[in-house]
Amino acid sequence: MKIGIFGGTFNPPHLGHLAAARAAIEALGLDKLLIIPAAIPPHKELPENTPAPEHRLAMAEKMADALLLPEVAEVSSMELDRAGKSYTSDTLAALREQYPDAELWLLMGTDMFLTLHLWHDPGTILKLAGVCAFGRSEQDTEAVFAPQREHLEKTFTGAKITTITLPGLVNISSTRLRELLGSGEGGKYLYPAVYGYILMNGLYGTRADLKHLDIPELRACSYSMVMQKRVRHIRGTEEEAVRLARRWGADEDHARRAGILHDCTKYLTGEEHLALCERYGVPLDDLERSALKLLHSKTGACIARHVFGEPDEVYEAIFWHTTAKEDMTTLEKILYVADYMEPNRSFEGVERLRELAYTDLDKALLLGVETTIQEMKDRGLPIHKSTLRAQAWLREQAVTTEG
Ligand code: DGI
Ligand code: FE
Ligand code: FE
Repeated sequence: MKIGIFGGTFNPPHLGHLAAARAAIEALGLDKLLIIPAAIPPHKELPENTPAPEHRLAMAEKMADALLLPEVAEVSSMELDRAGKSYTSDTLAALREQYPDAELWLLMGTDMFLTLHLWHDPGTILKLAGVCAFGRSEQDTEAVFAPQREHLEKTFTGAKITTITLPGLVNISSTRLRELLGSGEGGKYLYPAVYGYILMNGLYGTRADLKHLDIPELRACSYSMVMQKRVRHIRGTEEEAVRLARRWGADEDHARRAGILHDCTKYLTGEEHLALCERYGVPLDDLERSALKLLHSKTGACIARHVFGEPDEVYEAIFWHTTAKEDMTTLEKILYVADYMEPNRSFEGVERLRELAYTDLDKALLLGVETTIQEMKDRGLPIHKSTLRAQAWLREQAVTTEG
């Protein structure tokens, strides 16, 4: 087994780190990548506005999730859990014990590689692991790496050193990035979910008014709350909802915001859902209490309203996006249908639903509702009363319109 070890302060983890992680997995053929945030880096002081360890850990986890390789990428809190300075030699010794047969590869950027001989106990480091250095900019050519590689190979017999270049890599120093964040910029250097986490927790002096976010910031916040594999669906729903709003004359901005936020609580635990419903006074029936899937639309609506200041229209659309109901507004219908047939969805009959969505919105809605009812029946699950009421209402309407 080949294990890559990616240490650093990750203060914050940015697109450069992400690209390096991706490239290392690919270039070394890693079976596992351990992302290990340092507690106290041996070579420098943590700047004053460094977020608490749990925030750095959470941001590292967002970065790991962004790789979309759950079997490979993993965050370890081993250095944060260990007292004192985070010496790489200690970390490698612990990993060697944990994985006696694995091939360990230590990943690092150019600056770190060029000073490796000055680290604490470089002999142990080079004995326990191979070193993979990645060039952070076009200037990091072989000419820069070679003398240090030769020096290390000569001093530490048996040292394994390899280098990769990441052409066109986002080149930003973390110091500069933190400054930018403090003045309301810098989002473009961050993976959206990490940026959203920073905004929602007010890290690095960001003082974003969550109730008046622009669209990119709203997306970032929503994505920071979910598993990254869901982001494609959320983006698809946003875009489909906007297209449908144009087609059916609904408010495009409301449709967009409802799409962005509709599944933001999808990964909360049952307890968290129940606590939010309690806090915001959402009454629940017995089925809702026991069916987690029915709760995320309600808690998502609460977060949209109370955290992001969304208006009633957006709240209601999110609230009913899973079950539908009778007497729906155009925006409510649009979100329900967009969620069902956005471009990333695939199931038998989705083409018919896509066609109807742009020719007869009510028929599309009824088809969605009846597909869900059938699916619940097939899976032996109880059907929610709102879903049944929506069906009755839409059937009634169809009769009236045709008659
Ligand atoms: O959140 P998404 O996956 O994008 O889609 P969604 O909000 O429509 O949620 C779909 C899930 O909700 C699906 O697993 C079935 C469940 N669901 C929808 N209507 C009912 C239902 N579950 C029960 N028990 N009863 C329903 O009427
Ligand atoms: Fe949903
Ligand atoms: Fe959804």
